[in-house]
Amino acid sequence: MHEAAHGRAPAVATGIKRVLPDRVVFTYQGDGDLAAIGTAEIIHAAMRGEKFTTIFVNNAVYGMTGGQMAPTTLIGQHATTAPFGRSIEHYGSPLQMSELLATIPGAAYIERVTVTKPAHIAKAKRAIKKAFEIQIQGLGFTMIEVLSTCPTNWGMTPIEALGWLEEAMIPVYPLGVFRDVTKKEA
Ligand SMILES: Cc1ncc(C[n+]2csc(CCOP(=O)(O)OP(=O)(O)O)c2C)c(N)n1
Ligand SMILES: [Mg+2]
Repeated sequence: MHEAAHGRAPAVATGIKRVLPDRVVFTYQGDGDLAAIGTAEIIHAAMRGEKFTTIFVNNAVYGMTGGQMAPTTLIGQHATTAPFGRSIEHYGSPLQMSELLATIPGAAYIERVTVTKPAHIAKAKRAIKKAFEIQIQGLGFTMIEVLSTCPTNWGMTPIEALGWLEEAMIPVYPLGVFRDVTKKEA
């Protein structure tokens, strides 16, 4: 296990996978990490077709640092740095990283899942397994985006947060497979 500077996990994973190509390598990145400070890193790792897997945990906020707005924050969602709610006029629209990365030829598998109920958790498990299998086949970059709650910074109970994720987040971040080169080749 290696720790990387915020946003730089793709660069560290690139080095590890290139030096140790027989290892299954994965990164774990939040949305502030992957969709803000590390946006260039992840786009170029996908473009290079780096053969590691990214687990992208999207909770629509900078959680660890206390709830600042992230590029993934929803329109109208309140954050410490968007106290009146995110507006398109001031902050732009939520950044859909799975859709974006799915346009890149070096990306082999991109799927968005969530973990709000057992059926979703089982699906998330299958998605991560599939990404690892595609990594082992050496087909390119793989990423599983996991929509996650952040009750503390959303100002909700854990149960309320599960409901908000399903009602507000999934319409903006639909679940599903956005790129699968194994299907295209078939
Ligand atoms: C280079 C660098 N810049 C800023 C920080 C401060 N920092 C730590 S965690 C974090 C944001 C985390 O947000 P996210 O990636 O969405 O993860 P979450 O906590 O929501 O899971 C920031 C800005 C840092 N640790 N290193
Ligand atoms: Mg986050």
